[in-house]
Amino acid sequence: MLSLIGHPFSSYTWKAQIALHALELDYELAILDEDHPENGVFLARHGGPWGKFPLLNDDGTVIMESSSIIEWLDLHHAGSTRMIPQDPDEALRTRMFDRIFDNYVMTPMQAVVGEYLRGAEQPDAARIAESTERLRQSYGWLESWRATYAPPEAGVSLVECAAAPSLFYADWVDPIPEQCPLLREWRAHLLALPPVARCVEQARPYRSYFPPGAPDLD
Ligand SMILES: N[C@@H](CCC(=O)N[C@@H](CS)C(=O)NCC(=O)O)C(=O)O
Repeated sequence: MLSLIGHPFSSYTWKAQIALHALELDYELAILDEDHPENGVFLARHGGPWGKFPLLNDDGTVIMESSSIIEWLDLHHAGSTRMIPQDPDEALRTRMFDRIFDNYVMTPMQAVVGEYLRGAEQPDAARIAESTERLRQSYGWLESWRATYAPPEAGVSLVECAAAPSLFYADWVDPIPEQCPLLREWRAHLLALPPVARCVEQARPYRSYFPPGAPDLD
């Protein structure tokens, strides 16, 4: 039995869930909340000292880090659909874009959210401006990249797993500007893909928890 320890509103949990959905795997989402303290105990015991989620528990084998979880699923549970291409050069490029979305979209997006978590009344405006500037640099770069990117035939690869949640929440903290029409269009396309749409719907009841306040979008 596959069990994913995480939360339906968490961007990195989505990243792993999108792969689980795209690979059509049965799994249980072990939600981290006060109603399920055993899941927090599991995270504390198996997730290292960082307290980061998701974790995958595959019949007793625990995998940390969303990208590694997806690699594990691809190695041990993939059918005809693959999250990482088998050609080594293609695989390297797929992993490279996974890193780009995590490091240059997810990280500044989380930094903005983190400022609101740290000081809901008075978030640090300078730090927020620094992170939103990083996001804008990424948006500009990704707009040019998108013109050259050929999405996988199956619709979802590791790239889409990383891109969908990072662009979903990044647009909430700093809207993708009209000067990036390809990126805006791609974000909408990603959210409509069935493996992603399932995450969007499962997360909907939790929107009031979004620290900066969830916009009336999506
Ligand atoms: N590099 C990790 C990042 C995971 C991560 O930042 N998860 C967030 C939830 S989306 C988290 O654990 N937040 C809780 C915390 O930082 O204490 C991965 O890819 O799994």
